[in-house]
Amino acid sequence: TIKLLLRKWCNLLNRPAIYFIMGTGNARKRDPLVLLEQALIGGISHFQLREKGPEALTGIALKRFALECQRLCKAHRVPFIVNDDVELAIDIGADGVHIGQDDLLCELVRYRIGKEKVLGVSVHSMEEAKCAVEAGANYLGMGPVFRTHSKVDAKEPVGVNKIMEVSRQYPEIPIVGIGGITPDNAETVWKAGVFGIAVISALADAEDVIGEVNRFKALSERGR
Ligand code: TZP
Ligand code: MG
Repeated sequence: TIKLLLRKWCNLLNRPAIYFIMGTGNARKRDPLVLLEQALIGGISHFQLREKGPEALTGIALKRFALECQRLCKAHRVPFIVNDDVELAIDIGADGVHIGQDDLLCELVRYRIGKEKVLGVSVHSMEEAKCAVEAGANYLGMGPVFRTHSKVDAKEPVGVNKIMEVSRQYPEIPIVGIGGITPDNAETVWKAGVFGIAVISALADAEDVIGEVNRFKALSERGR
């Protein structure tokens, strides 16, 4: 188990993180599983299933879809994280859970998923960051850095200053920037000292998903 754990953590902490987030509603140009597979072939480092919106899958259909995503991620050795749905994550043995401030308390989620699973938490301030770190978060999501159309209740864009503050305060905790990130503006985010960048639409809406992942990867080398 030590070896397995190490492998998992090496994966999780692999830099630079190109963290793809998607639900069926984000896949407007192609089948969601085709989209995910192309992103994996391109070389994303993390995947989060974030099933939201009026036509979101639920129940058994959601579970089936999640299992398909998990199978693809496993084949590419990419950590598979579930947004919000702690029970689903536990049920299918996902690698981790990502929660926001409106979801369950971090302590509770950490207790439910156990020590070995990854817990990611979205934070917007030093106070929230402190709280999440103390409750056992393994990484923080911060944003929206830029304007985004992919989250209905997104806050105003905050840029990268907060990210820099929090990463100075907590140098050990990986921070992932999110919100409106594209290959054209990613360099600014890398320069803030992030561990990774998380994107939905830049990949979901790309004509050439594999090429776009590679653009992000090339930029990450330059930006840091
Ligand atoms: N949280 C903050 S912004 C955002 C989430 C889930 C949406 C990011 O999507 P996009 O398309 O990369 O701006
Ligand atoms: Mg949430």
